[in-house]
Amino acid sequence: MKNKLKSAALMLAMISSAKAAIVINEVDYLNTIGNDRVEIFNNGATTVDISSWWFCSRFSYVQLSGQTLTSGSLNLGAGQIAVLTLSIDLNDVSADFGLFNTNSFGTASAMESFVQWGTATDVGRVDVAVAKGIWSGGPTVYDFVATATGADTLQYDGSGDGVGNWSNAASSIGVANTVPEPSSAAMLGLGVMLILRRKRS
Ligand SMILES: [Ca+2]
Ligand SMILES: [Ca+2]
Repeated sequence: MKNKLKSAALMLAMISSAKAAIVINEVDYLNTIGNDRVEIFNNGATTVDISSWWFCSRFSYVQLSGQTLTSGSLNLGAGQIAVLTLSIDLNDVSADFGLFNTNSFGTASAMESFVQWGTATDVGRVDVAVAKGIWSGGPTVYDFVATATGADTLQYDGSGDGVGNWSNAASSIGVANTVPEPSSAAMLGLGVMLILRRKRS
């Protein structure tokens, strides 16, 4: 029982633990070059200047300040969203996509947020995301989200790290995502269940 209580406490701690402040929030990649869009969200409590930060996808690199700001500000306030239209084409079938605070793309500390779609293989920087502990898999097979279809975009559920926090859903570019948080909900349910069992015994 002690171990179960410890597990429940650990899970609850994980749910409430602080996550990366600046996250990739939505990726609208089913477009031709010059038309793919990315939503960045400040999940933290303070304004962060992300203008010198970088995107990396399939070993193509662009600095955020060099992209077209469609809405919001790159001096991104807490709780705010910025939308950028990219000069590079994000692959419509499979790619990695990372946000970095410097151009040290092979370094875990430089990576802020990451997602991969359409392939289980390492086509870019997924190994860095795994080293940072924000993505799972390796050394040859990695997590990925299924390729989006129709007008859907790839969207983050707002908390947590890893593939379980991403879904393909109808575009919400420029506004808050509404995709559910299955992972956190399941973990919270399990934690509560264990506490209730403890109380009964
Ligand atoms: Ca594309
Ligand atoms: Ca959105």
